[in-house]
Amino acid sequence: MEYRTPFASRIPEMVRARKRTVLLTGAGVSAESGVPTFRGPDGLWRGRRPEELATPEAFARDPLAVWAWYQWRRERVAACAPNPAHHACAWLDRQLPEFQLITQNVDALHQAAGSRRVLELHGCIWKARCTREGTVQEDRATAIPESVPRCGCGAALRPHIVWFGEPLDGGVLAAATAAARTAELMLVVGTSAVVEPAASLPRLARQVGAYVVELNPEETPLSALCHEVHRGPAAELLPALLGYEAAP
Ligand code: BV8
Repeated sequence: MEYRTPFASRIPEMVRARKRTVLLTGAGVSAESGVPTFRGPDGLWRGRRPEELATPEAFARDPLAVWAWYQWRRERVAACAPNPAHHACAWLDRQLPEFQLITQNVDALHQAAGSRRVLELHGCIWKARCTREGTVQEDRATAIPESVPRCGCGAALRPHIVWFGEPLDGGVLAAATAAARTAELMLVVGTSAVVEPAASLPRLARQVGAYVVELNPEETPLSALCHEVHRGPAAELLPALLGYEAAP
């Protein structure tokens, strides 16, 4: 029996039963915080699509333009606060002994809401990495740089972000895959499910028998494999489905 209704959800009973739960989130979970989604109408920057800028080729060609784009995004993210969907994820993290949040987002709003068990598949906008040593450092600068930021060793720094055509961090991907393989409940929140390998995680969970639920205002390539599909904004749906109410 496949549910497709927000009313007969099995989520509350499965959370009460403390089922092994995995959440996969995408840009839609941060939409109500004011962070532009990747492929939405506001996803453009100076008329250029993210896919053109979030690549090693773009950085090699014009590192300063890529840094300017990230600083512009950092400035926007810095003005955003976690929304009820982020807080509901953090609440779930506190409720369940076996829980894993896997996010495609780089805005660190899940951590800002208090989530502790977070796997950042695509890196973090608040970190920079040395292009020579590979060392990663916190980097909260938002001013558009005059020149390419440099590491102490003199080499260029790059955003600690996984760009298109780059492999994900092996350890992070292994942990995310292991979580999907052992999931009993998987919630897929606010992702267009087009980017791999993230989009394959819910398929993997479904293959091993997990109960898969999608929360998204729009249909996605994953919708057909979900047991439940809830059409609406995550900031409204997720707290309601989890029975989570923010403290006044
Ligand atoms: C890899 C960091 C292999 C950047 C991102 C050719 C060559 C190489 C690889 C490929 C190739 N062709 C295809 C690939 C694979 C490629 C890929 O998947 N491409 C896609 C576009 C087809 N993947 C890769 O390149 C990955 N690496 O494959 O490496 C490899 C192996 C070994 C050696 C070498 C190579 C790397 C992918 C990572 C790319 N980086 N981000 C940055 O942020 O600056 S991905 C980017 O897309 C973001 O991270 C974003 O999170 C992610 C997914 O997008 P979504 O989060 O889903 O956001 P989107 O805007 O699309 O959708 C928002 C959704 O929210 C919508 O559904 C909307 O309806 C919904 N929504 C809106 N409002 C709300 C809401 N939902 C709920 N509530 C709301 N209020």
